[in-house]
Amino acid sequence: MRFCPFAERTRLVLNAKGIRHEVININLKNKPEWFFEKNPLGLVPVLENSQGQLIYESTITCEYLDEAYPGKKLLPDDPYEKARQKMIFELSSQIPTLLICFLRGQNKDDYSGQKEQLHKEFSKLEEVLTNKKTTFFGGKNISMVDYLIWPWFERLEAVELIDCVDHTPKLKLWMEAMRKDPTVSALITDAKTLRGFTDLYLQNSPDACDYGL
Ligand SMILES: N[C@@H](CCC(=O)N[C@@H](CS)C(=O)NCC(=O)O)C(=O)O
Repeated sequence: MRFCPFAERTRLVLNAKGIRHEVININLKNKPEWFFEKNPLGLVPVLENSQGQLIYESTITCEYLDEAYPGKKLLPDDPYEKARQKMIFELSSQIPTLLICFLRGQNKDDYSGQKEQLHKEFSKLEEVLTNKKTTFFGGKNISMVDYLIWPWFERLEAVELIDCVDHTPKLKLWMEAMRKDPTVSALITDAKTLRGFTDLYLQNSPDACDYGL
């Protein structure tokens, strides 16, 4: 689905590694029956390789691609460094739920409380960048953890929460550096389009996934 942040992770890794692929988008508000044979959970993304093997869950698809295909390695070989990347990723794990709550307008009466929670989550990532003294979460070059986290930050402007990085300057610089990465910039969707899609999606419109086509 063109606007799915989880599917975007997989597309980022496919592109960063230069893996030839075809993207098949489905309408999540009207899923085709065949899709459940690919993933019983009915969630995108799903990968199907040339042998017909199926892989789902975005983080699993990304790690699979990194291991199964040649090209630039996005996860470190060193087991400890790999574990560190995964621990940093875990530090970001509350962000999707918080953003989805904002989108759905849940707890509207506690808007500032929710923003406060998001600040707290961002501060954890700020601390990582401060301690590491590098632009990216894995080091001086972009790597897997950056691609996994990015889609949520790309959506901050669309959900009018971009000011939440004002108090985390290193995270803000990371966002700027991410936008300059050729893989990231090739897949960026502008905030207006994301908002247009989101409005329709939240209304359960069958046209949401085709927004802008
Ligand atoms: N944990 C899954 C989450 C994927 C997910 O939630 N995808 C959404 C689209 S953004 C989806 O397929 N939703 C369909 C549905 O909820 O029926 C992953 O990381 O791949």
